[in-house]
Amino acid sequence: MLYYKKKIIIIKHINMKKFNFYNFLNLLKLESIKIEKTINLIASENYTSLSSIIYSSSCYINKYTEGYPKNRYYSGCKIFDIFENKSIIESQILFNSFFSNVQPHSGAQANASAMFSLININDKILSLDLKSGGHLTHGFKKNFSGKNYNIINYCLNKNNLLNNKNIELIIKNEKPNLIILGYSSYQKNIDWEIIYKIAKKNNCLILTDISHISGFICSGLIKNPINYSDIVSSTTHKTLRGVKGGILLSNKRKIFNKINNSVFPGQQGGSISNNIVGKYISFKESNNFNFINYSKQILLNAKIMLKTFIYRGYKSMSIDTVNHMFLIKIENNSSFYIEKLLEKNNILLNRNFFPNDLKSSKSPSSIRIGTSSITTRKMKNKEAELISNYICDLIEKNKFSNKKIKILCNYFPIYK
Ligand code: DSN
Repeated sequence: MLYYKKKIIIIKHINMKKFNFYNFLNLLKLESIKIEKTINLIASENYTSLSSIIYSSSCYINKYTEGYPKNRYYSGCKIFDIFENKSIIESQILFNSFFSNVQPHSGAQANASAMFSLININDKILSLDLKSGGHLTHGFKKNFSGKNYNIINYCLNKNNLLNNKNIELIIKNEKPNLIILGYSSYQKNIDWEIIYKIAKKNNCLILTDISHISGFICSGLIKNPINYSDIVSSTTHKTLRGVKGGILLSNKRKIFNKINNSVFPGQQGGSISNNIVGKYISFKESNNFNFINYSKQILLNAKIMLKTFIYRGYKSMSIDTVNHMFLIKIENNSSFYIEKLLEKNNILLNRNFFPNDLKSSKSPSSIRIGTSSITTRKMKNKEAELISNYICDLIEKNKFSNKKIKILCNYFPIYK
């Protein structure tokens, strides 16, 4: 029945009159070939590790595991309890936290649950505005966060940096109940400790969303905010190479139960059991020297790519980046057009707001580039420089042979 429904959706989507199982397999094959021949620079994506894929495609795909280990609302969860406990412990080791909830279906669900456990509906949240690198779930007016809470924003200064003095002033004057840190397109480090001190002096709680930088935090390349936050939220599939999903972490004993109750039964019913097993594998895989070296190369690739763009005359929000991503300003063209042009030439990325952007979300002022996926393909310094030059050539000359991209992709298969 489920399959039948999916078939209908796909038929509508691709406008095919006749459709059968073999067409569906062909579509998947086409997509896999396309992915293999494409350079992926989307900063929120990565290629999930093969073992996480295998473990998350297990028999648990069928299993409802509502509740928590030893306290389930369905029978047959005894063995699964071992997996969920292992996943919890492994994430606690990885992020140095006392408490972890591995059930959130996604980063958005994790953030919703975090807010649900820390504050009340209509309470005041202070967050970075979307145009400066904030996230939809940090207070966008059409999102649950913007609809349920009273949102006020802080912005970046004219040098595109966080201004801690300004944040302090807003906190003192506006007395928000919660401040959200952690962003979707910020190239600099955040001083967790200073903001924590300011917030605590003013009875303001802190939610830190490390979705983009979690891999760098568990590799020790970016300072861990766990001791400077009430709750830390993250996705598991960006700089970590896990399956799609979310987690919540905290070192505050008093809010453990609130977090658990907010995830289940507050925001979710049954968790995606198979993904909890997949998360366990990726936490385990992220806890070793190979992963630290991998994170270092992601960073190096981002620095080299950005340096190449700057050498070619492009502007970014700063001349360096401390993580996997950076923005490139598109000045004499539309970012929407550039995104589509690159896609036609087998390069994926997304158009993005530049700090204090005056343009609309349909064609904002920059493109965002991330280096996790190319690094997973084992591309290094030379390839990072090449790709930046290809993109500059394409933007400037408007034509390009995507054969070069295909050759590069052939040398660096995604899963060897
Ligand atoms: N919108 C994506 C990002 O932050 O990049 C994922 O939520």
